[in-house]
Amino acid sequence: MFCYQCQETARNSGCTLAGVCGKSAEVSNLMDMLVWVTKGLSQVSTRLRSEGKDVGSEVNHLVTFNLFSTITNANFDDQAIYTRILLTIDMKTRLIAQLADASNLSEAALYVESDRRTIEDKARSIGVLSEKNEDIRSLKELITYGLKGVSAYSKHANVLIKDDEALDSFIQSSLAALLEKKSVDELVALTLETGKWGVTGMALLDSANTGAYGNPEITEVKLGVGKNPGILISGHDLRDLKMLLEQTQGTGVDVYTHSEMLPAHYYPAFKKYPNFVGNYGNAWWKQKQEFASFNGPILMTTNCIVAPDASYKDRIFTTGATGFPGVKHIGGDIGETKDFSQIIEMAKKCEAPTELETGKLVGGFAHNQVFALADKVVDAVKSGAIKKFVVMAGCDGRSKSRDYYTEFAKALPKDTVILTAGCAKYKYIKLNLGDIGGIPRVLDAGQCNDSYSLALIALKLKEVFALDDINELPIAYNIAWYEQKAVIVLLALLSLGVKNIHLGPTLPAFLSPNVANVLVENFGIAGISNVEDDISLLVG
Ligand code: SF4
Ligand code: SF3
Repeated sequence: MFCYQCQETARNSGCTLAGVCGKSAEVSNLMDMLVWVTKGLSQVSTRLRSEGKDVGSEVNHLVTFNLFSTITNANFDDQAIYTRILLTIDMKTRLIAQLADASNLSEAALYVESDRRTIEDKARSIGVLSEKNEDIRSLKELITYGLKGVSAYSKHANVLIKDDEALDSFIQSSLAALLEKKSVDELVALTLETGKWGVTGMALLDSANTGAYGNPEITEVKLGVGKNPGILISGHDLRDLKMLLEQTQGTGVDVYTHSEMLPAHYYPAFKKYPNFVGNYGNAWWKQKQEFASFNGPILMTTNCIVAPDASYKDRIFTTGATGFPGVKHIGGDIGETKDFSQIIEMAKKCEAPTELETGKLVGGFAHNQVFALADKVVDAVKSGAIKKFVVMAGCDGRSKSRDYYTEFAKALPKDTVILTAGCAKYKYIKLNLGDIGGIPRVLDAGQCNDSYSLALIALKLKEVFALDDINELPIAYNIAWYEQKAVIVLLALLSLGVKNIHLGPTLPAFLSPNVANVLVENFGIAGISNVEDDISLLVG
């Protein structure tokens, strides 16, 4: 195996024996294979489109679901990945039969083996390192990870019956392009285009979420626990949450959010459920202790899953693109209602959660809410009460070096406001950093995909202040990354023209020195150093 797609990759170089995340070599190789046959399928679907034929949403959903399954900490289940490889090969075969011109298809498009051992053998020759030129490899992987990120967002929109054929068509034509010989310049151009479609994907999900559940609004979220047994729901899938809330009404079971599900509390549609109690715990990487002390069942709707301890393995459930061997999986396709009754029945027999903390946090500052406060915000900037905004969106992770973000938030001058989204927020959202004339100093827009809101807010401020360039705004960017959704968020910001983004705690291992240089020279991308120097650099 060789995998270097996330920030925690071994020695910041690559996982080769097993993943730091817990992914086995076997699963890693099968995932390489799944990505490869998905590229093959995409070559066929792209050619079908060029022949003027309809590809259909089944293909689109298969592609995005496949890529989503290979995101860090989403699916550790070898059998589930193998099954998806077979499904993809089957779909490819059906589509090839519809082609008028099936000549010159790639090996990935024509591959039809179904024997698992044969597939595993083949996987060893088509992985990341099969591309020998390190710059081409770097760019192709950067694009692949961006496509994984936007596929995850697209899939969440799809379950809310929102599709964008143009986005799916781009995802597939790009995957197909990655099978071809390309120059560095061509791949740099495709990287930027991927970012542009990243904005489209995040906008699609934003309209799907707000269309279904209303616009997020300022909300106090409870951090303590009640006396009823509870179900803890994690991940990004709001439709799963909606179904769970519906099915738990009148059962005496409360529902709590974990990690990336916290922002669900900000949506008006979920406030009407009396058993939607609050948020329990912190970011994904603390789940071992927090799931143990929660005492009740846990539903993982997306990444990030950590290998469960025996103490709670029998009460954790996966759904959607997630999976873990030996962990129960709840099925249900787009348009179907999932049956969570076994989770609810289990919860009834469990003790109430053990309290971790008390109090509350405040969030809900997505674009609509911030626009409603625009006058107040603009006045505060004009009067000098707010000197600078610092975007600190992204991910949290295990590494001790991420304490930097807590210290950075604490050390920021009192006339600065943090704009955040994603699970990076757990490093500082509970610090009580105060407010500026009633505007909290930490404004949480929501999940990582709600970084889209942060971009809209920046564009709105640019308009209000009549600036020509988004980079003239008093906004600095200090982003923490972990997995591939952060990659698409980064590419999306670059495509919007944002410069001088600081990325940490380390720069991605998949950026070769030359590719990193392209990003430094054209976009001013930089790493982080220490709190004191970075404060003076970013807000000094
Ligand atoms: Fe390693 Fe990250 Fe890949 Fe897991 S996802 S195998 S930790 S690089
Ligand atoms: Fe990612 Fe696990 Fe935090 Fe959506 S999902 S942000 S790391």
